[in-house]
Amino acid sequence: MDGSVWYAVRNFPSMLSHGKSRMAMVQEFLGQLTLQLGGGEPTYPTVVPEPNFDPDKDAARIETAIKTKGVDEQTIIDVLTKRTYNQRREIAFAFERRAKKDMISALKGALSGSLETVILGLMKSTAQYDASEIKASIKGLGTDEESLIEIVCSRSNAEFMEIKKVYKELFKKDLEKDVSGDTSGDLAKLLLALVEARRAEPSSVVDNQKIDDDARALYEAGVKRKGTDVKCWISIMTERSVPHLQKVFERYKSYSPYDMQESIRKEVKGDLEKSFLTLVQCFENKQLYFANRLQDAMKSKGAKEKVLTRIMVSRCEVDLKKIRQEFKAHHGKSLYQTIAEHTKGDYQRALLSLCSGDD
Ligand SMILES: [Ca+2]
Repeated sequence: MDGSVWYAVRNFPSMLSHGKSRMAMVQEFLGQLTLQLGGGEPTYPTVVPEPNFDPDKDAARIETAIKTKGVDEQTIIDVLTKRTYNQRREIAFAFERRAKKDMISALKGALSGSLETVILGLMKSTAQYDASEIKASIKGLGTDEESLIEIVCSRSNAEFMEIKKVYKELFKKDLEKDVSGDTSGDLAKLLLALVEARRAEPSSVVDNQKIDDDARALYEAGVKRKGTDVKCWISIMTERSVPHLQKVFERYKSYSPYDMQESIRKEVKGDLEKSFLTLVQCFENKQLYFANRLQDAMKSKGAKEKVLTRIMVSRCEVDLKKIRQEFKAHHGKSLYQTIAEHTKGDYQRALLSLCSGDD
């Protein structure tokens, strides 16, 4: 048995003392299990477990903050942006025991606007949040392609496995069907192939022949010929491992006068172009991609709050610390300073707390 699984099993009986329903305990146990098993990639979180964590004390602080006349938003921010998702869930359980009501509903009633969006986002796991954001981007008439592309083209196999499971639980529908049903043509084919999580896992063996074959195939399917064989691009870019593709794009330059990103811009247009570019940028440096998205969201007066909120909430327990480093390295100013200049009020305080430090 894997060490982390053993840890979870060993600690299962300790959950009994929290007085939860059997179902809630089993769900929590399974949640921890997948969390620990799914951790293939290293993480660089800005939100880390509070070492002196006391869920009952936190729940009491939240209850008082909600009851305070005019609502004490600062306390809600201080507590919930400085705890991990697992700790926030513990707080929600403790809150429900003492207040005899659901903490998320109570927060909904007490908060409003952008702060409410951030705090309710934090009450979801990363996979639940991604699933909800995908759902929101495709529901109703029309599609928010920009959001859909950002999420679908940047998540890993392991992340997709979790998102698909959670999507089915939350919405009783298949993510694959919803994503391909709401888009069309080559874009639908590309997004579907990504959601299906067909990508090979990284191998310790470097296959130089295959690197060369793929580089030439990408060139022959695009820049070399009239029109573009999009099917070929989709299969290579959705089925090969990320380290393999990084070498393919290096090799690609020996065939094509344009690098892969320039080739994409020449060959395809619109949402398909955006999707391929997002993919290639994420293969090369995913945290730089998010840093650039954040910079774009805050380049003019005010901020594109939707993008800003989504990246801060969805990456704070994944790789926000590294995104911060890339942001500072490429944009001169720190992410912290940039958020401070482009947002205000409680929303700003919540985001700065998630950012958790200047660079
Ligand atoms: Ca062409």
